[in-house]
Amino acid sequence: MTGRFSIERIEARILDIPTIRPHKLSFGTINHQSPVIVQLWLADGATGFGEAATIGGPSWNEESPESILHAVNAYLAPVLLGQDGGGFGAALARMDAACKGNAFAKSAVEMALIDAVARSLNLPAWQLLGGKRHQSLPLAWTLASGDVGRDLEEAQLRLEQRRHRIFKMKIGARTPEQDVAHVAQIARGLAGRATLTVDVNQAWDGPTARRYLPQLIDAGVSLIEQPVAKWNVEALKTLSATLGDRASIMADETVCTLQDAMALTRAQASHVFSLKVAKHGGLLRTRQVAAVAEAADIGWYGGTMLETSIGSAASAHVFSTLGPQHHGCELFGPQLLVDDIVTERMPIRDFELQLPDGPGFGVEVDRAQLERFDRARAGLTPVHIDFGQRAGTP
Ligand code: MUC
Ligand code: MG
Repeated sequence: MTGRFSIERIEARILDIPTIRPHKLSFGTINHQSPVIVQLWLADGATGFGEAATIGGPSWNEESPESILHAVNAYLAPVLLGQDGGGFGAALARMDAACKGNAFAKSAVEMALIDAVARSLNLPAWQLLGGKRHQSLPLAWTLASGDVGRDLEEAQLRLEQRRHRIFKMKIGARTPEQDVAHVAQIARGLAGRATLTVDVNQAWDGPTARRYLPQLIDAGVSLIEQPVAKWNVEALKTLSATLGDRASIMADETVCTLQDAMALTRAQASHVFSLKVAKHGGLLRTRQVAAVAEAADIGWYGGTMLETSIGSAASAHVFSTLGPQHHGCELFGPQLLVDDIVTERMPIRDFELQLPDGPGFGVEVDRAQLERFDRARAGLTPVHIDFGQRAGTP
């Protein structure tokens, strides 16, 4: 293939970017993010960037920065070189034929491809993804310092700045009683001024969730994300049926593939899907999962894997094309990092993230920043996560 969109070159690298503070989740604490950045060149000289970020190496799911880098270099790039970059579906099929799973790795490559083709056409990516229906989306912030005082300070500041009024609390690392007390204190401090959600990141079993979720709802929580293990669809179903008139149950780790979306839909096991470009395997597949949700009267939420502004802008572009039944988004990853790799971040105004309308994903990569954080250049040793003392581990 020698056409204008012929794929000429694909390069990937791991960055290590510290976070502004420790970020505590049920499965450990992170102090930096290690996104994989993919750059792709077309024959006409256009270039695009994609990103896949994991949380705590392979702690959130099976993929890690190192596995993503390897999959891109060894299996995905070789089957795309010389192919027509304008055929996004065919490119995905070639990647699937060469490599099972590895959704995060595929998403980073597909993202770079869509950015490159959109830039070559001088169009915003949303125009290649079905057209935008939202110019902005309500933007949540995650309170995960582990300290009530610090969480409340963060929330107050963001309310004053008119940046965020949806706050997600990461729970599940401590005892359920401690978590309920923590959430209740924050809820009292923010009463009437914010929407509160929690993400348990799979930490509870069914009986624990059935016992403690009503207490979180009494405290003021209205959206509950992944309270039980990803396989525990039965518990999700029971929780959705029993708590549905008081709060919404949101699937995150349980809903990755299109088939997961169908299974959850058939089981009537959640009210909302957290959509994430990485876990679905790209922007096009995110739209497919969203279509299943829409058909089943399930809402969507614009999720994050704490990406830099590249992955966050790409996510904003696909989310902008989806329907009206949403709970906002949490594309705050760039703000959690000490610095970014684009020249200008997406603006946040009146509690909403504004969609960047320039060519591609509408953000410009700062090459010096890529060099600055490049793991190979800095010679850094990866230390992904502090597991701390956890129940059930020696
Ligand atoms: C997750 O499971 O949703 C999103 C926000 C955050 O703080 O962690 C992520 C992962
Ligand atoms: Mg989650």
